[in-house]
Amino acid sequence: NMHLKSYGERAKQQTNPAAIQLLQTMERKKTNLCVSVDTPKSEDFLAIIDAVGPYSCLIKTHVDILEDFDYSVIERLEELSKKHDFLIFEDRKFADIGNTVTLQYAGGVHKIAKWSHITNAHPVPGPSVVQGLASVGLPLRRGLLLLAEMSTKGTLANGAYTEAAVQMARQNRDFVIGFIAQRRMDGVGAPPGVDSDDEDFLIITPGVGLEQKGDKMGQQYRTPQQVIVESGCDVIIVGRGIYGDNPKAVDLITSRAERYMKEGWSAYLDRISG
Ligand code: 5BU
Repeated sequence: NMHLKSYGERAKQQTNPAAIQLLQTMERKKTNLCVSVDTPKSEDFLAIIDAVGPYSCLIKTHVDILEDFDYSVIERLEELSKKHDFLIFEDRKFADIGNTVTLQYAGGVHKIAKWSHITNAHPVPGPSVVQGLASVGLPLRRGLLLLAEMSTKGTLANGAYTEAAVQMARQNRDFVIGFIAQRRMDGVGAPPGVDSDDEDFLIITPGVGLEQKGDKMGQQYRTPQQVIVESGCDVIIVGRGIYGDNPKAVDLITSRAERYMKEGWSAYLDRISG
């Protein structure tokens, strides 16, 4: 069972360069924490990333939130990624026809494919969304996560939809490295002949918080223990649980990141020890 193996062992079985790099980074830094940095000012955005970078394997962005965006923010972000040894995940949630997502991924103001090791897509358009993104991302050694489930109350991404998302990933294993989901997906909706022990999808999981159960807009939180041990997910995504409501409180943000890193890693050690 893949979820009982170490991140380092799993890195050896992956083929996609972004998946390998992420798993190796997790093993090397001993962290499965991804910090989600959703603040409108690029100065705060970069200061938070500089503070949490040492504790993170991955930094998740929504660059379209930045009200003062210009491309120099990306150059600074890339410097921080090298300084602190983390990967970048732009949570873009592509969801259009192949031709359109190709243009959105490669170009526009943000040029996501140039700098984001990992991005994600809704499976709702069908396999063409993956084909379009792969045509841009594969030559750049990028990886894609499909949204198989969401953390929100009332999500429509469940049942047959989730199974179809996993099937879509199976058919594009060179580029699709795993899922945004709330549980392990190895073997989900698998046709006969697929050995779920051979599948090793990375599960990156939002909706993680230690203090709150949710927010006022349908977000639902679980603890690192529930996510990593009980549900077999690989990476915890934490946003407001770390930067709270004050993006300037850098010392507090640093200590919270350290706390989530420790909680996530000890949950992982519990899991792989069976
Ligand atoms: P929070 O502050 O920890 O609630 O932020 C969660 C982040 O993860 C935020 O950027 C969301 O856009 C993102 N997210 C999510 O919360 N739930 C989902 O199912 C997906 C993404 Br997909």
